[in-house]
Amino acid sequence: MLIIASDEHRGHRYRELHNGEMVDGFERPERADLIAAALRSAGHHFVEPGPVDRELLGRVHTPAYVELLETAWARWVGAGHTATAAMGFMWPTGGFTDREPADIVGLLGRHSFSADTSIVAGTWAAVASSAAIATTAADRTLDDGETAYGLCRPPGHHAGRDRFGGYCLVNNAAVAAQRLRDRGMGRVGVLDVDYHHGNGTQEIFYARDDVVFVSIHADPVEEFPWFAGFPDERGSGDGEGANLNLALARGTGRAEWFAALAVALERLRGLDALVVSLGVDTFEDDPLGTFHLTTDDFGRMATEITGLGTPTAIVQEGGYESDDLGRNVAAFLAHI
Ligand code: Q9C
Ligand code: ZN
Repeated sequence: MLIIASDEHRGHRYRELHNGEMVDGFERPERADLIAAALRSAGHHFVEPGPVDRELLGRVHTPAYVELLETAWARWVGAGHTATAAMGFMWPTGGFTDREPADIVGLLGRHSFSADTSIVAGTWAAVASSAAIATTAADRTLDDGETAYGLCRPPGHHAGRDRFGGYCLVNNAAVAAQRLRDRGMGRVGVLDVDYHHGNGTQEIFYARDDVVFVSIHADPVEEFPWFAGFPDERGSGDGEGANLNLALARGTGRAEWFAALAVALERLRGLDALVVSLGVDTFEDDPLGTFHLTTDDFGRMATEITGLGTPTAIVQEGGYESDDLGRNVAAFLAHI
């Protein structure tokens, strides 16, 4: 098991508006450091990612969106703002236009969807390295014929084609899947086991049949991201039937979760390559989740996914600071 990781994420730290109150962000640098420490103790081999592939990012997202992420902090400071974090304050919801504002404050609203994600001085370096980690994980999975794990931070699965939110700015899983397609894998699956629906990955591939997206998550009628992730979202046009949402009630336990995994794996059988969006916020003690999976369950999850026999790249999504965060990721990787 090869681990792709970098320290470039450390400069991405901000306070978060959580249910109306400013708190230290749940998605904080300590998360990646805890995971890395656990994987080092388990004896895994670490490598650095290659350089970020801007052209690839500009196809998964829009080139203008990628450029906005890269320049947002300088534009924010240049406009005279003194707050240590840049974010949107108004979003173009129903009835508004999608026009592009000329000012950075308006642009950040146009290109985000939630109040939980900010851009600080170190954000672009972190985001670029996270996407490079996902790309290298896809490359190494093909080159080595062995599963590679990308310790991506920030996570990516909520980031849509031209919008950030849910702690995600560039969609690392989509980048990995597109890389696998570009390298000749005809049909690629993305299995998203994070507690939250991967609305960004769904959006990016929604009208395509070459990337099948399957997500197991808390029912959005009672959980973030609220407005996507329902079972009747099945894809559009060529992508009709290539999107599968398995929504589970808050408080779901092992039996129901693994029954959903069996359905997910049936849909993904026989593809040429797979990306796993590995969120471990399904853990029983996760501060943001309500499911009841245990550390051992992450090992079982990996065993069942491996049973597909499909070349697989893994990218880290959610899973929030707890005494068990590193051990949960290590338990999964021990069974790959
Ligand atoms: N109370 C991932 O797990 N944050 N993102 C809003 C408001 C939503 C989770 C919190 C959680 C996003 C990658
Ligand atoms: Zn999550």
